[in-house]
Amino acid sequence: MRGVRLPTVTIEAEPSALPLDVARAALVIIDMQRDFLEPGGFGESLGNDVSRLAAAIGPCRSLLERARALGMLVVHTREGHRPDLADAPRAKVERGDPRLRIGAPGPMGRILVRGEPGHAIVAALAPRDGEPVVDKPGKGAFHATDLASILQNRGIDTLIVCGVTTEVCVHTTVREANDRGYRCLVPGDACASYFPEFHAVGLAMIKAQGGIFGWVSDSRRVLAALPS
Ligand code: TIU
Repeated sequence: MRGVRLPTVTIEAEPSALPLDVARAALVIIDMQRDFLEPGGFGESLGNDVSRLAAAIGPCRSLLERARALGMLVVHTREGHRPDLADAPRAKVERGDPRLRIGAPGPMGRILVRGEPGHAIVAALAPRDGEPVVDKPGKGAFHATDLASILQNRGIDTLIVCGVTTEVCVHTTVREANDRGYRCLVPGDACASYFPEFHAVGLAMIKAQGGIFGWVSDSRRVLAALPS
């Protein structure tokens, strides 16, 4: 599809169908890192059953493959901190069991620290050359990152936001993006949470009140609408 003029399509979603100019849309995959999805990382250190997040990998991969085929901008994000933790607020670090805190050694290296094995994106969704990887110290992907510049320089107006976790980093990013004027479409099955009830209510909050934060759909309906 590269070099071919990309169309505007209509994606079935709630609370309403969303027209999407494919050339001005980006796929933003939030924090699909081993630290959240695999045992021994940050997610498990917080007391979570990390196996709950695996369901999002397949739908994320389907969206990623189509976005790549279309030449859409793909942005990957990773939550994590500098090895010296200089960018980690004390209020974030000093929570929970000190043996399991950010920066503590674990089976996948130091917890939530850049460059450690646990910080990497899972193999099925590994970034390719040319796909921006945004390292973020917070939950939202705009806070203290260059994501806004990356999107602006490509003329992006609509984000398809997926990844983990629904009510934490996906939600925070969607809220940040919504306030910056982006239309955000969230394919619910390409997101996951450690808490099924938070996943459900997180998606419900996005599309409530006429789409107060954005639109909710699923990977099947997004893929059906995009050129194949
Ligand atoms: N704990 C939790 O659900 N999530 C995070 O801490 N970060 C992200 O969502 N990436």
